[in-house]
Amino acid sequence: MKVVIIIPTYNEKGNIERLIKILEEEIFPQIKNHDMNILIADDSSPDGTEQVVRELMKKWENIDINIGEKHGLGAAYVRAMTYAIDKMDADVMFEMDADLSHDPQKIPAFLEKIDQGYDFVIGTRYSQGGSIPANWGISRKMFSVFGNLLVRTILLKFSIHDWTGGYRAIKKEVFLKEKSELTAFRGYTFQVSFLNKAVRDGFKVAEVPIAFTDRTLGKSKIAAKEYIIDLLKYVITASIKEKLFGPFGKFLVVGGIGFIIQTVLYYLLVHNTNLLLGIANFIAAQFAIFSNYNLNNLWTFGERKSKGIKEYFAKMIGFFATSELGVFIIQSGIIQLCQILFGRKYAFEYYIFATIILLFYNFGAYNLIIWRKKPHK
Ligand SMILES: Nc1nc2c(ncn2[C@@H]2O[C@H](COP(=O)(O)OP(=O)(O)OP(=O)(O)O)[C@@H](O)[C@H]2O)c(=O)[nH]1
Ligand SMILES: [Mg+2]
Repeated sequence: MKVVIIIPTYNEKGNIERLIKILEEEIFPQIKNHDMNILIADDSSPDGTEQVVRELMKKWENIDINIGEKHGLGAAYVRAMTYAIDKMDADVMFEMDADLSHDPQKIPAFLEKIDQGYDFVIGTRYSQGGSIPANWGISRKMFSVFGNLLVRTILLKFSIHDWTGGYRAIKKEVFLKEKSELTAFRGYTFQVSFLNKAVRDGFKVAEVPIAFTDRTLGKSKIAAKEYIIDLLKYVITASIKEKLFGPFGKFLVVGGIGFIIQTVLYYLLVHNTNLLLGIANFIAAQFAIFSNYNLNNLWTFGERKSKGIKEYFAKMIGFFATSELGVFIIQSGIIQLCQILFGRKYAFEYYIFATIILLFYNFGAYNLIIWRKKPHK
């Protein structure tokens, strides 16, 4: 595959020279099964980064440079990734800092994950042996660790440990799919939003542990305060959007419609027949389950909709089977028990009480499944 290591630079004259030499002389010769290239994404650095790179381009032919105006890290990456795909024919693109904070020796480990079929490989400082610099002060360490924990918590995506890092290998398909949504994130928030969208769209994510080291040359470009505010804004709005308008929100609407159907039928049965309350509830529930199944099938999981009549019925049986357990044992069971204990008079109150208990049960079962989801390794 054609691999392009994209290195964004803003006043990184000294670092970029060192990094390019290490890549060309030590790393690329180790990699036999890929065509390795470098693309420098420079934002017209006033320190002469461009001239240094142009000088090195005379010695190595697999280096290119893409110059633009300074609009932030995300803007530089979107511009350079577009260039890497259109002009360099890249299949895989790396994100890598110029300041040698990202150990180039890890490149083969990233490529191994790509070869295994992963689409988005991230360097992680927070799991499986990754690390942040030991010499960082306690406040910087806390900031780094808790910042990531906060992102994971707000997004409710715990299987990925490092959201903010900038050492990654990404297949071109991922960028092409997400590009139109990424142009809004010009600064460092680009990293979190890109990964979040890739996860949303089901791309396969893998982590490679990295030991992040401090820059020794040049100045940090990160504006910490602005970054934190942008980042929080993004994760909170993204999370709310995903929860409300994503499958979970639809799930709630579908459940609400099912609840109305069941309530109306239960009411009619209780007032017009002499059925045991537990049985009346059980009958009413069947119609709600039928409605839930069909609405979920058509709408919530529309993309994965059952194909063909056979699959439709097979899935419906499975859906009924899982729903009956809660409906029959918990909901109808409680209602019937109440009738035995207190009589038929408060049929509606029993129903509401039993439904609340059922919701807790469903929520617990649902969460257990989510929490048990294995991280992508
Ligand atoms: N082209 C371009 N590159 C940028 C911009 N901002 C940062 N960079 C580059 O992005 C990489 C990461 O920036 P750093 O300043 O090292 O950020 P950091 O690693 O979070 O901060 P430090 O730990 O202080 O180094 C470096 O290679 C920078 O030169 C930008 O606006 N445009
Ligand atoms: Mg840095």
